[in-house]
Amino acid sequence: MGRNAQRARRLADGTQEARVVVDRGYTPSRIELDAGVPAVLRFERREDDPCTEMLVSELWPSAHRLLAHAETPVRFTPQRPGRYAFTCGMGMYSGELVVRGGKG
Ligand SMILES: [Cu+2]
Repeated sequence: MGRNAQRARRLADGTQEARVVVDRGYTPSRIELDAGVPAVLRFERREDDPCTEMLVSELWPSAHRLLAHAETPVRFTPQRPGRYAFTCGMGMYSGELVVRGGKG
């Protein structure tokens, strides 16, 4: 993992969770998740630039709207190992979800 990568932590209920700061980009920009485990990514958007209002990824069925100066949880269960990009609505900023196999 690079400096700007983070492995999701496991909560007591088994959910895997990571926080991502949204401020002219995503920090961390790479998050490691385990396949088959419910996940919540908490996007803390510290700006109101329209660029980062929408969040898209092939891992979830529709775009998410991130509230300005607030935290928006994105819940999903990654099913298949692989690398999946997430981006702002226009694709200017991006990050990567790395889904690993096994039960973690
Ligand atoms: Cu954008």
